[in-house]
Formats: sequence, C-alpha cells, structure tokens
Amino acid sequence: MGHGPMLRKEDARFVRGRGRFVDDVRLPGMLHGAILRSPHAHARILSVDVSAAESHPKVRAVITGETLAGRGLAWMPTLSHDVAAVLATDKVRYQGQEVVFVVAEDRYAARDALSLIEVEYEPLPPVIDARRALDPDAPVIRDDLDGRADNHVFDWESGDAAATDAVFASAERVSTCDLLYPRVHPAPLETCGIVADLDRITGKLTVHATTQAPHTHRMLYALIAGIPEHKIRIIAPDIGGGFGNKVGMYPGYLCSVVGSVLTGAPVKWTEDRSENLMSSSFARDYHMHGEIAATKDGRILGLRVRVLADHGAFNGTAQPSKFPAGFFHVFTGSYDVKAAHCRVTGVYTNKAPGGVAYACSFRITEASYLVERMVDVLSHDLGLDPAAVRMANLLRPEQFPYACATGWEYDSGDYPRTLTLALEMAGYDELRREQAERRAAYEATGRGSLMGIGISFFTEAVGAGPRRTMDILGLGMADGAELRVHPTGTAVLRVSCMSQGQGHETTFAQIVGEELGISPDDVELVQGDTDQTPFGLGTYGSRSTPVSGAAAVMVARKVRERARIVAAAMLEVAPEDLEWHKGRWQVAGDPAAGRTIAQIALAAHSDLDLPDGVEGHLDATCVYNPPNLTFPFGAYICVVDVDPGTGQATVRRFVAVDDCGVRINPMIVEGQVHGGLADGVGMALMELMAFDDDGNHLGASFMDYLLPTSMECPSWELGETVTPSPHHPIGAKGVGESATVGSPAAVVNAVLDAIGVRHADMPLTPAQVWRAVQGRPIRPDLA
Ligand code: MCN
Ligand code: CUN
Repeated sequence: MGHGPMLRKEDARFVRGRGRFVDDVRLPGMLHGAILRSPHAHARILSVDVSAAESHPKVRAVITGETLAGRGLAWMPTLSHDVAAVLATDKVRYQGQEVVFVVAEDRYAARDALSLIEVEYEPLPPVIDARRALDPDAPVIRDDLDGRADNHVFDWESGDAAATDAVFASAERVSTCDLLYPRVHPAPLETCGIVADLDRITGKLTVHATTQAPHTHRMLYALIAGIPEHKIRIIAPDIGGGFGNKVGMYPGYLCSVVGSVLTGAPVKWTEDRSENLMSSSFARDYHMHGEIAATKDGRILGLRVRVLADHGAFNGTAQPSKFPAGFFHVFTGSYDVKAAHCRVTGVYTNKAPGGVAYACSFRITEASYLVERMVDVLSHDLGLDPAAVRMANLLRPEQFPYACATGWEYDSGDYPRTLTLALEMAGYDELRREQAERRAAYEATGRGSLMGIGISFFTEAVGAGPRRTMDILGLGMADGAELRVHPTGTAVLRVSCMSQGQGHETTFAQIVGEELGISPDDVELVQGDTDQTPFGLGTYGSRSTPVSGAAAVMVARKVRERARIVAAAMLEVAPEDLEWHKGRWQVAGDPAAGRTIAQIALAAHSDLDLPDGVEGHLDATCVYNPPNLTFPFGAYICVVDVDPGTGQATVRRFVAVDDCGVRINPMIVEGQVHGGLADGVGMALMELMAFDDDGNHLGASFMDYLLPTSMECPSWELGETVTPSPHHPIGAKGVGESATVGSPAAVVNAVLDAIGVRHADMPLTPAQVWRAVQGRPIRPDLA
C-alpha cells in the first residue's frame, strides 16, 4: 500500500510555479531590510554615521551594533559554545560581515539608504591561511573573548594514540599524504530569508523563515531575544534547497526581528546571491595530514590523521555539541583496521563562519574523502589495484554489528556484495584493459586522451542521534510525531522535521500508508509550523528517515494498536483474537471477519460501546529516541577522460551502488543520489570558495563559484543492495547525503588515475590538472 516509487505529491505545485517560499510571503504593511556589510576582512570600526540614512524619506529604522548592544543583542550564542556578532561593534572579522541593518518601505529604498551610511574603518592585517593562524605573530581575531591571545578554537582527538603508534611502528609500509578539502558552499538556489512579525498587542512573534530546524530556531529566538517560547511561532514554508545552509541562525534573521520590534510592522529580509555566498555557512575547509599503515601486500593496519580545521571568524558549526569535529572520527571508513587515531585543531581565520553544511553528515564528507584518497595513495605506492586493495580490507558481513576503532557501532552491512555489484556494472576489468591501451597509444604518439577509473567505498553515520550522547544546545536529538485519523479514514501526520526538497510530503505519507493499510494519497503531512507540529530537532544529517521517519512508523503502529481494540469491540471478539493482515484487522482463522482502518476510524468516532479506558477517536503521539545512528554505505566507480594537453577532465560514466537499507520510495532515493553525485562532480572538478591574501572573496557569484550542470554530469548508472538497519522500525537508513559524501573521492581518484599522479587537491580544474601533468606545484588558491 505504501512503499514504492510513487510520484512526488509536492511536484504538482512546484512544476506549476505554485510553491510558496519565504519571499512569496507578503504581509500588510510589510517593510524591507537590507544589510550593510564589511568591505574588509579584518578592521577596527572607528565610527558609524547613519544620520543621512535615517533621514531618507522611506527609511523607517536604522539598526547598528550600538542599537543592538543597548538591548544586549549585539552578540548571539552559536551552536558550538561560541558567540558571534549580530552587527559588528568593535571590529569586522570577515569580508561581508554584517555592520548595519536598514529597514525601509521597499527593498530598493533600503538598498539605496545603505550607500548613505559612513563607516570609518582602520584596516588590520587579516589571517586568511589557516596554516598561519597559530603563528606567534598572527593577529588575534577574537580579542573580544576574555584573555584570548591566539586564534585557537579547540583541540579534539579520538581513537587510541598509543595503540595506533604501535601499529605504525611495526608496519611494513606507511604512506602519508597532505590533503586539503577546500572551502565550498552549499549554495541552495533559494537564498536565506525571513519575514518577522511581532504583534505588539498579543506579544506574539511570527517568523516565516528558511529554516531546516523550526523548533530549534524557536528556542534560539527565545534564548537570544528573551521572548517567551510560547509566544513564538516559526513557519517554514516551501524551501528551495537547504543543504545545511539553513540550519543556523543568521544576523539578518535577528535584525529583522528587532526591526519588527522597533517599527511595529512586519519586516522582510531576503539575501541576494553574493550575500549568501559570502556570509552564510560555508562547508569543509579541512587541511588533513593522513597516514596509513599496511603490510606490503596491502592489508591496512592503521590510520592516523592530523587536521587543521578552518572555522572562520566565529565557531558557528551546527552539530551535536559533544563533537567539535562533527563525526569526522568515522574516518576508518569501511575497513577493518587494528587501530586509528585523529587529532583535530580548530582555528579562527578572517573568513565567514560555518563549516558544517553541504550534505556533510557532520564532517563525514571530509572523513570519507580522506580515507578513500589514502587507500588510493597506498595502492599507488604499493603498485596494487585499488579495487583489490579495497576488497581485501572491507569489513565482512559477519563482523556486524561492528565496533570501530574510534567508538562507532556500525549497525549492518554487506560491503563485498555492494562493491562486487559496482565492479560488475562498470565492467571493471574491461575498463582497465581500455585504459592500458589508451595510455600505450598516448605514450607512443604523444596524442589522444587518457582515461582514469576511480573507486570509492563509503560508510556514513546518519540519524543523530541517541539522546544519551547527542544534543544540540542541551536538547536531546529525539523527534516527536502525531497522527490523527479522521472519521472517514483519511489521516494527518504532524512531524518536526522540515523538507527542503527531499519529498517528505510523499515519503512520510507512504510510511503511514504502509503501516495503516491506507493510500498515501489519504495522508496529509503537516510540517514546518511550530504551532502545529510536535517538538523535534529538524532536518539535517540525513536524520529525517532515521529519526522522524521512525517516529512516524511508531505513531502509526500505536494508532494501529488502538484500532485493534476498536475493531475487537466492533467484531465482538477479544483484541488478541485479531491479526493484522494486508491493511486490516481480521479474526484469526476467519479472514472474512475483518475491519479496515477507515471502518474502524468511523466506529471510533461513533456511538459504539468501547471497552473501559478506551477514549474513542483514533489518534496517537510518540517521541522517538533512536538507539543508534544508521550506517548506509555504497560503492562508487567513476570513469573520466582527461585531455593532457588542456587538463580538461570529463566524467564519462559514474556507477553508484547505494545501500540505505529498506527504501521507502526508490525513485526519491535515486533522486537524492543523483543530486549528491552532481555535488561530487562539482566539488572534485569546479567548486571553490577562494580568497586573496587580503581576504577578498573571489567567488561571490555563480560566474566565479562554479556549480555543475547537466553538461558536466554523465547519465548516472545506479544500482542498489538492501541491508536493513536492525534497529530502525522498518529497516531504513538515511540517504540524503550519501552521494555527496561518497562521490568526490571517486572523481578525484579517477582523474589522478588517468594522469598517473599520486595526489593533487580539489578542485581539479583544467589548470590544476594541466599543472599536475606537467609536474608543477598545485595552487588551490588559483584554481
Ligand atoms: N528515503 C527513502 N528510503 C530510505 C531513505 C530515505 O525513501 N531508506 C527518502 C526519505 O523519505 C526522504 C529522502 O529520501 O524523502 C531523504 O531522506 P533522508 O536520508 O532521511 O534525509 P533527510 O530527509 O533528513 O534530508 C536531509 C538531507 C541533507 S542533511 C541534506 S544536506 C540534503 C539532502 O537531504 N539537502 C537537500 N538532500 C537534499 N535534497 C534536496 N532536494 N534539497 C536539499 O536541500
Ligand atoms: Cu551537513 S548539511 Mo545537511 O546535514 O543539512
């Protein structure tokens, strides 16, 4: 009844242009905000003169850092135990930082008024290269923090250092490599925005906003602005892509709220593209030194990693609070290693804050790229085939549940089966033969193109998370769900998570349909409105299916059990005599005597005599606290053609075999994988947030920050295996970030395999590849 490749309900409105996004919200008397931003990466603010802007005929309020400071709002707490400036008071700390917020009668007037503001800056030397951030003479960025004498954010480690050192000391082979996972940006098509409306009479704040986590935002407004939480309503309408960009709290949101408080009118603020790229959550920026220990025949024994993490000017990463490097410590990936250890040092630089975004699974992107690149480096050094090295080291099915060296318990997997399928689909041996022929021809004639085959095998950890170990701002990561079946048998499901394009209106209806034996068309999803949905932490870290999805299953099963009691009363039998069969409760041994959920729902609202203690109606609530994360995995194979003369790499084929356990909607899962594979091609070949030495942002438009299009993508070849999660009620694992996590390494491995180079950093633009072919140093800053 429920699961299957059902077309997406939401597309009926999206393809007709009838989606309703934040920028479509128009309230009576609504004003418009605009932000004056810093042109400097690092500068002291000497003076701010807003008098001319204030006298602009259409300006209704001008908010400076001092205005906010008067209300105790110039700084806000981040999700990572730091504070971030809302509007700068003392210094600006990155180019694009928010300095003044203007509220005017229309958007043009607000923008015009920005040019009337005079800010006097005293430029300071910036810290742009994270590797220089801890130099003794580096300028101190966060002199606002008490007693801070350097740019150090945190040190964090995981794994057993001594055991790892011992493994390395006795290993036959140790391969090392320095890798940069460059700064990239999630760049959702819809930028961030808000309409804030404080009703001065009721004291109620209604916020329409682009948020992946409405309930978390409600609490943040309560904590930061001091508005009682029951007087705050967050509405997230349709969202045009989130990709982690819409998890955190941005200054523009808070300024809009303050603007509404000051003017008594609703205030809308919508970012433009450059503002989004310059100031909102970036992703990655991990400098990694990897070491892999192995036997001379390629048996992997241990992994050791040092990371320098560029967190920008404020530590605003949005991840479970006990994990400052996110879930990076899953870096042993899919392999059975004896020991592993990582040490991560976070530093401040004069760049925008963020770090955890872009389908990152809380830094598993970085971890997966690291290990999959290191396995190829090892294979290169030993002269072994990278597919064979992977196959020899993959965890075996009988090792699950598997406790890895850094403390995770992988729930389930059959890795060799998945890799075997991918190799078969790709025709791996034939590809290697073709590669050898092409290389021989190139070497003989100096003409033609080279080809490369890149493999990656990833393991993800998604669905944060068990309350005992995972929280955000002290909030345990459990999700509520409420389900109500109406008298005529249709149902409404209310959830806390928030779709940004993942198709939840369809898949959550399918979950309930499957459990209750009704059509998904008869189940409506209510999401994205805190006044109408139960509490929960939101949609990121591919947690909707593992957590809210499980909550939806459990609440539907509760309703089904309630229905059983009603059906028993209808049929005048004991509830124990009923069995659930193909969508109805029926008498064991008498299949003709049965009742569907629709029949039961009507009876539950009727004059039927119900047993004592049964209240009638047909509904339930539940809160799901996941016992563990889910561990989806997959095997990816990329085939590229590289023109050594121009350095141009073209992705010819991409085979992706994903295992996300039971698939609720296989079509939507494939769509998620398609999107993530495109992300991987983009990051591997094109995307880069670049800065010059003064901290000027060099990629603040889509002319410079290059996103992949269908022109750069092949026709994806997808396969699947299904290894259910043993602890999820329907065996499903999250999949929304799998392909973004797994694919960059496959593309990079393929390009480097083509040109026979041991390592070069992303993005492998034609210039970079050409330099690598020529044996010249790679300059990621110039990519
Ligand atoms: N699904 C399924 N069967 C499974 C697993 C998932 O049918 N075994 C379906 C789900 O029901 C859901 C979709 O696949 O409709 C993704 O589910 P899930 O893996 O639970 O991920 P989330 O819904 O929590 O989405 C979050 C994830 C993240 S963190 C980023 S970042 C990302 C991603 O989703 N952002 C996206 N995919 C995106 N896709 C779109 N279109 N837009 C974004 O902003
Ligand atoms: Cu890290 S991006 Mo998604 O978790 O929203």
